[in-house]
Amino acid sequence: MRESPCFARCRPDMPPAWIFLVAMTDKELMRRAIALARRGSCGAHPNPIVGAVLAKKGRIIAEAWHACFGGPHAEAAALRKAGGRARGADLYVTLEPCSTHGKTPPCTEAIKAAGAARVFIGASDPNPCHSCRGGEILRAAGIQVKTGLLRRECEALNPAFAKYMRTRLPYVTLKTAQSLDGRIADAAGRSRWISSPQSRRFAHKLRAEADAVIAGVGTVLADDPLLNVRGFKVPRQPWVVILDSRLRIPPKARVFKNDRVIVAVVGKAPAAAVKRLPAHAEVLELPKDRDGRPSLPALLKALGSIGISHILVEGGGKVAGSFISQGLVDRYCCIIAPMVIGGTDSKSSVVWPDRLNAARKTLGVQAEVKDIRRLGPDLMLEVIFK
Ligand code: AOF
Ligand code: ZN
Repeated sequence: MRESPCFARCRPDMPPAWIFLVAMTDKELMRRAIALARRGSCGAHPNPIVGAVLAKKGRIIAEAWHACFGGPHAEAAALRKAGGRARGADLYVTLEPCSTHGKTPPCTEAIKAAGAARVFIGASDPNPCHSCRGGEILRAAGIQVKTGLLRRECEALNPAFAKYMRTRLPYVTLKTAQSLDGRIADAAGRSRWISSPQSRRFAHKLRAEADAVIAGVGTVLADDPLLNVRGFKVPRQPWVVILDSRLRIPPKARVFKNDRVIVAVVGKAPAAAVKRLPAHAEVLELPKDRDGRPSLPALLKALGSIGISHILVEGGGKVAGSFISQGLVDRYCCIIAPMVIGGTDSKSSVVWPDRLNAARKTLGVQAEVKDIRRLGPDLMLEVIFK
């Protein structure tokens, strides 16, 4: 599959004309930087999304965001746009500027060279290479630095980056698209088009924001999905990971049209079965959990070790159930379509063995609602588990 060029924009990047005319407060300028940061959500990961605004007397003179992994950092891009006008300007940046050479030169050096007068920082960098050093370096150069402006909002931009920096484990987003009665298919397996075009677009945005998309082999056998990003420009399609204990995946499955595919199996995979798979498919041999399925903690560790910082779990019900019941979901986006499937043998969006419920003192796993959104006729509930 061909890779799209590195124009990782989800929205057009022309700012409205008024933005350069109105004098804004410090918080308003940081809010603008936060809005800009979000434009990088399809392309920057596994690096953080970051927005930057340069202003003089509260009026914006340049703005930018980190659009693409490996590309220019937000503050460096804003400084470049401003050129000589950056001298004496105020910089508002959602994440502490970096201070070492990575894929790009340190932003602290660019800020010093440009002659910015003041730097307003939102969140400190969870990356231990930079954490808190950026502010100190700038202060030592005589630049006024204010940290923690809209800190919580700025920190909330990068939950996956923060978790990955802390633990080297990927952040887990679970997505289900289900009926009002929590079903994803009827007893005959009919599942297509439960959710609306708007919901499907949302689901592709979630894929675009992840480094890997995960599904069980049951979903592959039932629907033969592609599991790639469509409708959003991404610098690189996410990895596709199929949980397939006994290597049942058909070699002609459409997921193999993706460049980067991992089939996660239990124990040693038979050489003959591996040979039948397309050459680019990677087989990941994992220990088994108590239900004989690939161990999910081991899977997360393996994916983290190859730089995957954010995974999107797309089902089916048993996969969703395993992630939730093992306490491995960081965020659950539940899309609910206004329909009832009913029946007795219809498939539920979340399935786990009844013995797990029997072993619980209280009913169910409690969650807290973080966001509710309309997606055309559907509803999206974003929750985190307590
Ligand atoms: C970004 N974008 O706008 C800022 C970042 O390898 P590099 O040079 O891209 O550096 C990545 C690190 O730089 C990243 O882990 C983070 O700590 C810091 N700041 N990163 O990708 C940005 N400001
Ligand atoms: Zn930087």
